[in-house]
Amino acid sequence: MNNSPNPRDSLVTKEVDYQAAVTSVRRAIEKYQGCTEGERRVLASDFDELQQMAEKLEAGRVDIVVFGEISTGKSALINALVGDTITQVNVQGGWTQDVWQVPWEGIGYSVPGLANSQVMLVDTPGLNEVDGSAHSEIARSAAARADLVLFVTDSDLNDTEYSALLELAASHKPIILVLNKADLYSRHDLQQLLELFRGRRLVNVVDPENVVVTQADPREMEYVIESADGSTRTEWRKPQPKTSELKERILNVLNAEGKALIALNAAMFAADKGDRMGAIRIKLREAEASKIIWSFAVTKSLAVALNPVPAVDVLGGTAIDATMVATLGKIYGMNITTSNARALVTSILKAAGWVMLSEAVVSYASSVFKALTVGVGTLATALPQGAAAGYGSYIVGQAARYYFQHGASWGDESPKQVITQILANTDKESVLERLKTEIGKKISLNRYAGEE
Ligand SMILES: Nc1nc2c(ncn2[C@@H]2O[C@H](COP(=O)(O)OP(=O)(O)OP(=O)(O)O)[C@@H](O)[C@H]2O)c(=O)[nH]1
Ligand SMILES: [Mg+2]
Repeated sequence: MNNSPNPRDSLVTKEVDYQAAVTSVRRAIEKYQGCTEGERRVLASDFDELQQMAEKLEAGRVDIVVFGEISTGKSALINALVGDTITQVNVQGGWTQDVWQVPWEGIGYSVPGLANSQVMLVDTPGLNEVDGSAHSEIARSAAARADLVLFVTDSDLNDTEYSALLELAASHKPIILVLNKADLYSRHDLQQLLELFRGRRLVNVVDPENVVVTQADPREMEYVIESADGSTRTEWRKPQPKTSELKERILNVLNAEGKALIALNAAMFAADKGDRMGAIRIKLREAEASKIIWSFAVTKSLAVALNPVPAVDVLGGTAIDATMVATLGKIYGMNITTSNARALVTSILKAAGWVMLSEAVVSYASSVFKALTVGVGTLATALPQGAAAGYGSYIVGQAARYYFQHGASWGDESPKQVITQILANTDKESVLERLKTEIGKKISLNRYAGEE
């Protein structure tokens, strides 16, 4: 019986992975489209990146990002791989300032099933520029989007390089470690460096097979040229670049894993963006919900403080609370009807029996008082009474927020437990003080208006 893996199986698996990646990117895009306008504004650049990832997947583009310390020969390596002087190389460190890319026509790889797919070589700024943390950052974010990273070094790894490698490995980036400028080393030194890179220090970080040597832009050498007549002369010439070991390694990795690499990368990217969108959305929603709760609490305070009719105090108050609850529902993506909003308010108020009781009793008593003593009693009673009503709305709002946060449910808690928790976590005095300040401002404004 033949137990060796059937290559068709792995092709099928890759196809499944690929489709799964397409789906997860599409889902992340849908998640974005389901956001409110305000959320979409904050998430615009994430969305752009997601769309670029979707396009990249569709085209089957493979991004090979060349990454490493300044002046290790990253740009020179791209020139050598492409076989042309595409980009400037310079002895001066920090030469490449931005991320840019070039199609690698000559590689001879295309993603199975996508004949027009393209391999891109992406150049990045060097890592440890003196004042270049912003440049390092764009390099890191390009590497984070790579399907395959060529990590270029020209010596033993320093701390910056080592930690950058660990970071990439931790995010499961496939890495080829390129020891460039081989022409500057003796055979013995080169061997020593290779043993180091393939040794214990980089176990589980770089596969020993993925450590290769190159010379992208070797220094000029003095050649001795012998003529036919036996005379010799010397000439300074640049040796040919040597990148064939690297090219072969890249092709091996791509042929074995290409499609799966793109799929894995896209799926992880989408998951990451999805998490980020989720987190930002929660933050924005929380801020929006707090604003809404507060503004309704103030409205309720004012309505109660300024309205001398007790029935309207209570009924009007419930209407305000119901509108607040419906508005909160919308923030959490739930459209609830007015009658459902009312029902929710009632159940919250019931659970917090004292809120309703104190509000109704205080409201009734002082509304009568207000009606009897218009002008004299207004400010004295309006302040505490309005603030108490506003405080009630504030608590209702917090409870409703909890309910929506938990997908329109009380989760494992009873409404009573939730409200008890909310009450314990609320600084009642400071809420009342803030509300009284708001009422005070409004009432004094009205009073001046009346005097004119
Ligand atoms: N001797 C030798 N020098 C090289 C080799 N590859 C690149 N260099 C030199 O190293 C210097 C830096 O090369 P670049 O390609 O600009 O390096 P880089 O990593 O792109 O540098 P930044 O963009 O500044 O981060 C240049 O002077 C190159 O000529 C090599 O294989 N051997
Ligand atoms: Mg460069």
